Amino acid sequence: MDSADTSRRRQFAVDGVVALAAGTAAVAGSYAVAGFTPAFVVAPVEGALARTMPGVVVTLVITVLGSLGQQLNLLTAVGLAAVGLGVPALAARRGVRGRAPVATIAAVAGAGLAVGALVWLLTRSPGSATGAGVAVGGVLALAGFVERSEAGVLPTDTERRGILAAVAGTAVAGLVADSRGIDSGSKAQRALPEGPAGDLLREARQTSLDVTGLEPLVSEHFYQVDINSVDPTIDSEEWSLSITGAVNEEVTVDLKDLREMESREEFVTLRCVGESLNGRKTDTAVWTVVDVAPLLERAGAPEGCCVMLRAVDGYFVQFPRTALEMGMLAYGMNGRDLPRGHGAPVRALIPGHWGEVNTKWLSEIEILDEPVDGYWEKRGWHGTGPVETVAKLHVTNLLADSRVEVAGHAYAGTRGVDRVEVSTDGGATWTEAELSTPLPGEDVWRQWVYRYDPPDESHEVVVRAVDGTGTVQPSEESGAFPSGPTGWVSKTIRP
Ligand SMILES: Nc1nc2c(c(=O)[nH]1)N[C@H]1C(S)=C(S)[C@@H](COP(=O)(O)O)O[C@H]1N2
Ligand SMILES: [Mo]
Repeated sequence: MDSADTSRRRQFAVDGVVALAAGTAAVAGSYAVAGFTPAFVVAPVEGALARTMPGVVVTLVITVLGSLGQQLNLLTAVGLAAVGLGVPALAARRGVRGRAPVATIAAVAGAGLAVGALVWLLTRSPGSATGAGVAVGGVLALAGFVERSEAGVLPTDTERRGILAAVAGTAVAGLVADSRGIDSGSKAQRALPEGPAGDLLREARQTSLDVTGLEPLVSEHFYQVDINSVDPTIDSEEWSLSITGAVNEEVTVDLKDLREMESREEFVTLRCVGESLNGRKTDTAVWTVVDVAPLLERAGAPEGCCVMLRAVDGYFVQFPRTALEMGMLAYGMNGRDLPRGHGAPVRALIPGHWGEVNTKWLSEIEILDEPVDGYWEKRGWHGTGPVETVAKLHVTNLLADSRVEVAGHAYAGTRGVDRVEVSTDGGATWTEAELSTPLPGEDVWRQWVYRYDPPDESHEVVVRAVDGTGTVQPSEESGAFPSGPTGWVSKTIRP
């Protein structure tokens, strides 16, 4: 191999590295301006990835990897975006090799503009596009500057000033992003809000069983499940909800209209069909709600078997219309505005049904004459119906008097939890556990606790709930896919 060949290869490698650095900088620049919002260039890439992934893969990712799967998807999207946005930078470097400096400057600017245009096409956010474009230009200029100084060519004053300006600009953008990164958070705040929501939160706090390590009746950290890693940011002033399809008259309401309707505070528990049997994706909050029924009446939908709920993030879910007639629209959570992660400004709450029908960022209710598949049903799930009954075992404490304390939550949707039974001998004999006083509401979980003198040998604790209709939680075991986990939670306790 002659030396010209070697140096050409080396040059190509250097160009590749610089282009990738530029692409990565573009992603960073977009993030610096947009933060973790839909304007971040990775958001649409990740969304497209999630949407095009075959159902089996999605299911595998959910059931095996859990939220790690979503993080991997996000990481892949970051990689794809960095490579994709590096392409114009590569073209710029290859295109002007050996040309006059003015051509180089034009190429740097061109690459920045091209990347900006790409990001704008993906996000429609001028800020995000500018952040990405400037970052690419900055990296290319910096690379050129370093190469020239290595070759002994000193930079002019103009160049030096340009680079300084780019660095300063990026730093400022980074600071802006940082200040935006503070999330609205879904944690029930320590200081209780005033008013009816505060009263209910206080009641939940007082009713919660005093068991070390047991999550209170109103969740401190409410789980979150989304089809995209990046949640939509909706201007609540711009938001509206339309009732369409098989109606006499289309009805559109905005947040102001909803706030003028008769509202109430309501405890509602949500449970994801994709969680494991003893999983952590069941939680409870106090929601500020209005009923859906008056809106449906206004639209007049005499026929229509079913409804399709659609959301701003591209989510859609279909289920029987009778379930929606019992449904609510929530714009508050634990005495505050509904947080972005839980569907701001408005989400649906459908009592007793699996989490997936509780559409966040709700934008449309379409009345259908015939059922069609929703987002998850297209991917093989059957999660639009009522929840399965479950008693979970999350806490095992050894008490000072050497008894064992086991505790958890039980949930049976609108059937309610009548009792929880515990066995300490692998299911041979059963005793009733103590339950928390029921909170007001049609669709709320309860806590249970049971204390006993443990035998000297290792033994199996099994727990099962009995719902309000007297039906015992089914013992047959099944995984989450396709219609939710079933079976009895059990745990081996060693002395
Ligand atoms: N628009 C929209 N609504 C959605 C989802 C979603 O991805 N997008 N996820 C659903 C699923 S699968 C569940 S379990 C619940 C979770 O609600 P949470 O994130 O507030 O806990 O929201 C449902 N509503
Ligand atoms: Mo879910």
